[in-house]
Amino acid sequence: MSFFPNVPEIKYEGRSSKNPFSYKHYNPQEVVLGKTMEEHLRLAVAYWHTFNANGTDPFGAGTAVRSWDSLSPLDRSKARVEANFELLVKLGVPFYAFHDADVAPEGATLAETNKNIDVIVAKLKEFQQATGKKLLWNTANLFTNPRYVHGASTSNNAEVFAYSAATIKKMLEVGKELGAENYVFWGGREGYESLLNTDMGLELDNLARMLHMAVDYAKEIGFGAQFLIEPKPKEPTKHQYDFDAATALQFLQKYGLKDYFKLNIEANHATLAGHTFEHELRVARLNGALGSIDANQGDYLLGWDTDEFPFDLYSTTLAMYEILKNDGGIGKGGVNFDAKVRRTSFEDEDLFFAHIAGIDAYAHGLKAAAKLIEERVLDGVIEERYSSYSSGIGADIVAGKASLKSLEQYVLTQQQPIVNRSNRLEQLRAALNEVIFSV
Ligand code: XLS
Ligand code: CA
Ligand code: CA
Repeated sequence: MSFFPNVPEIKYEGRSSKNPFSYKHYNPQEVVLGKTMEEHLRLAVAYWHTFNANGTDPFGAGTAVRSWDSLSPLDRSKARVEANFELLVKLGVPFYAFHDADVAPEGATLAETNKNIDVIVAKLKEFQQATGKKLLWNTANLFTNPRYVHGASTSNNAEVFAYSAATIKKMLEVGKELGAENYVFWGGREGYESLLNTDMGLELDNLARMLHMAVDYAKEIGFGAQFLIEPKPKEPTKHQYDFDAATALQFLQKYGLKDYFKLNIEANHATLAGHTFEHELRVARLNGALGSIDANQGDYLLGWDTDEFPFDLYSTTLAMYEILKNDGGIGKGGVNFDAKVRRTSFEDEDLFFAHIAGIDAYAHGLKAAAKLIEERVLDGVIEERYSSYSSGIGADIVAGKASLKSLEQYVLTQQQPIVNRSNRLEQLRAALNEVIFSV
């Protein structure tokens, strides 16, 4: 049976195609800078937005009606598995990602929940084998259930810490069973509402304790996935501990976790933190911690996590630029569309149009970023801009041969006043436009 009978397999047809069910830029086998687009992007569908979200917002009920809605909880979960693989196959997307709560109904007890998970995991495995699709990452939802009202690993209630640990344990086992390439830790409720009643030191120590337990257990069971921390500054919690890439890296460093984790950088979380997406990717990359990305886009006029499908070519170009510059590219990670259709786009076909738009925006960004690199559009400017460090006093500074005394001496012997040169930023922005429009 088909869940999307009106949708054909989506193929690359190029820019001139008028077929809305086609890729204009994503040509999986096209080689860009020595790798195929498929290898560069490692695209993934996010289960929660695509199969669970129905358009509910704080002021209104869901608008999307899916064919599985009327089924009983476990049958609904089974139907979603089938729909997931049909969508992956039709889109030609190799990976998917999920939380425990997305794929199986929660039971009255942990044992009951785990039993439901086992039923669905067996079905996911069967479909993975039949289709060749893979799990980019899985994770535990430690934020929806009311037990997490005060946090999970950072709850003031040790019973909740224990429950979270048991849930993570199960999801590590699931990750192993399904061959997940990564495992994500996102702490939506790991933070505080007010410092007045918060023992921040204990909460952070406990968060680190939990992550160390997870590292140890993964080793114990031989689960070799790459571990990822996903920074976000706020929402749902007012202040989240993994605020941004720099904060998360400082935490990992302090608690001796740096060698075991990389970062999953999400575009909308970057903008919520007051950064650009490329800033967060750059910080991660420079620290050897760029692990994976959650591809979406926020709305600069709205101060919350709108998780829109990405269409801003400037952002996808600069994001792909950071990924191409990263040692090993996206590595074991991927481009996961942690994005949902708008409440007004409630028909089943919209799930496909949304992914096509996002995938083409990333494919276009990849081509533009490759051209920026090949033509040294930015590298050339940067090299020239910092050229004062390749000879003379600049070379001494970089080589560690200078001191405050030697530099004072240098300045005192200079006859000419300091001359600075223009940045020519507007010229560079025009050059960027030309590259984006030309590919
Ligand atoms: C929410 C987060 C979440 C993580 C996985 O804002 O993006 O979906 O990616 O728990
Ligand atoms: Ca995310
Ligand atoms: Ca988000």
